[in-house]
Amino acid sequence: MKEKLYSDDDIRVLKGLTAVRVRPGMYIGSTGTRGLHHLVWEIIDNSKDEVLAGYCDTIRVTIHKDNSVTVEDNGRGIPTGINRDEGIPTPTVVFTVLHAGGKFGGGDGYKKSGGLHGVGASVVNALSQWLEVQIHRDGQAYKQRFEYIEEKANQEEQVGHPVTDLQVMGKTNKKGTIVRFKPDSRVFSETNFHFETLKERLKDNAFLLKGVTIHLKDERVSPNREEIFHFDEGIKAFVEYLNDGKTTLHDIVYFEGEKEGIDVELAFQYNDSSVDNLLSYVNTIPTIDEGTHVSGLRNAMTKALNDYARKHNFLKKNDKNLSGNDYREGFMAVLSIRMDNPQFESQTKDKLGSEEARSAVEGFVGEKMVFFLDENPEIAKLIIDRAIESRRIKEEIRKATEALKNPGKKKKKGKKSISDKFTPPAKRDSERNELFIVEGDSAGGSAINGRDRNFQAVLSLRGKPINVEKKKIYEVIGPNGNEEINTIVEVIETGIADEFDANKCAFGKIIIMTDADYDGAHIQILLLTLFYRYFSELVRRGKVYIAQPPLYKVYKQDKKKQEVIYCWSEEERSAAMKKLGKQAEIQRYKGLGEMNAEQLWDTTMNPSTRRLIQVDIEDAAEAERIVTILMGDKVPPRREWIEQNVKFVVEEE
Ligand code: 1YM
Repeated sequence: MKEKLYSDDDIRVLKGLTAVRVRPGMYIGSTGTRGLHHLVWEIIDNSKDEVLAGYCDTIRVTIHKDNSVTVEDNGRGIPTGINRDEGIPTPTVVFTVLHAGGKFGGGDGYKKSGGLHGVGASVVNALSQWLEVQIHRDGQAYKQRFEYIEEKANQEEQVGHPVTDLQVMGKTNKKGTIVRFKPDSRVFSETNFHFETLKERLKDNAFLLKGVTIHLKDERVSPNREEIFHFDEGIKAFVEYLNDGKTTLHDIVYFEGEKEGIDVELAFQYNDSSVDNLLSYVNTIPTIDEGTHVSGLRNAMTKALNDYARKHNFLKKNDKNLSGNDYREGFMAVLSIRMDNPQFESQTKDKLGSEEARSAVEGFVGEKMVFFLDENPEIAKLIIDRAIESRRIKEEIRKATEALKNPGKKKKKGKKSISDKFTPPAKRDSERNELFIVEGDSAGGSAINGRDRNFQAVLSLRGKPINVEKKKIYEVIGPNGNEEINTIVEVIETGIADEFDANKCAFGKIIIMTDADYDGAHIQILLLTLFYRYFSELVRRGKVYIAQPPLYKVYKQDKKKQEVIYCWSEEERSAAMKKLGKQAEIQRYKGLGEMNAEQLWDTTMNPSTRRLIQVDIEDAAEAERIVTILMGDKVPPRREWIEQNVKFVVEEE
């Protein structure tokens, strides 16, 4: 799929870079860690486009000692001629003009490209202290450098200013583009790149770009850390990786082909868990909210399986057809399609809206599935039996949740009500209200007394919730389910499984509040697993948080008053000790139970002083793996993860 070479004139000019500097959030989402990494994704997008266009097979990413990053590809190299509109070289336009990019040229060169072709490059430059580009193209090497210049009088010229022309460096036999940039610490609250974050994302990209080699190097550590990703099996290897540690029920099924001008690639493999996990991509962009391609896939699978089930008498004459949902249990799949000009429903590109993707995927998968099922009767039987069982269980759950919906009736029968665990807020306000899920009775007591009763609710857990990862859904909720979890479902009011509706959630924030010790971390993980598995939409909407109680109280008692500073880290502790001087004393909090109601409010519940961690599932594939590692049968990786990722109070001798 070679496309015509893009000309230097096809680029349109829209706006200056200052706007990006003024409102970085609008362009990269945030100025925290996430936004910082976004800069790398923007540059890599250009290399990925070059891969999709068929000109590039290697991408290298290097994190340097000074936390600058280099991205290098072996594509055609950015065109180096003079741009018609601007009268300056194209690379200068690409890095200094906002929205300069092929996409805005309206040419016909846009096939199956991932991003907006070059659009992000100027944003990255705008938010960098400096940026250097090297281009190897048509046997010539070129170079240009840009800087943020403080002392320019004219604001427009401060940002991403070209400090050299596009210089010709001489002959080369290489080809490609090399971009190195240093994010500006005046913009970002955090300028340290995380190796793991880059690694996971690049690995996902390598799965999706079959046969492409992606290198990642970290020069900040000695010896340098290096990873190389290359998957000849593409998304088939992706599914294998996602199912790693799970019990799978059959070999991976893999279809690849083209229909109606759209390239479709699907790999799936059922496992013995009760969850459905489908990752979908369009031109390697993750479509977190799915869209037309996914509904095409589900329609095709359901229809092919139901037809087969009828034909082979798994479904009898009077049986209703199995629904798409019935086929979801244990379904692990990656769907990756490539198409021209995909249309997304939301600004954030999270949901595909293109109708032609539905029909192409539905048609393609439908044909392949019919054939596949006929060829593989054992797998067909296994999937259909599973779906029939899943339907039966869901029917049980429906009856069980019916019963849960009428707690009043239960109370009359003398069953324990939830009210002794749950203390609701004074008013209903599903936006403002907060639910604290608290570990232990004594902490629960402090939380109830310390809270602002107008909008804060407390749910006290007695003992650990069960590990939902290892349970069938009817062991989780309903009459034979887990009491703690039934209570949570009842309190948040969303329903569960097929009945789940995120819009019904009674709270704006759900805050998990546990001790900062191993047990607390374990409870946190059990609850996060529950939310990830059964209420993932709440996580996605950013409603789930982890409370951060302080680790220390540093205080000084005068005759009249006590001066107090709460501390969340060792650094804060030393600073507080310095500030309060010699007489300062330290109390280390081992658990929430040690704080009285007032202290708990001051440190952990009061919205204006507390610190919360918002739980987010940025990378669905990564979340899936973490949950599997943490909750699966293998204990060593779980311990390792907790030790690496959860901060505990350090025991003092
Ligand atoms: C490390 C970052 O930017 N690679 C890259 C960018 C471009 C091209 C090739 C390219 C695109 C086209 C034609 C085309 C870009 N070109 C432009 C623009 N790597 C990196 N590799 N020839 C080369 O789009 O048709 C923007 S990005 F607009 F100048 F064509």
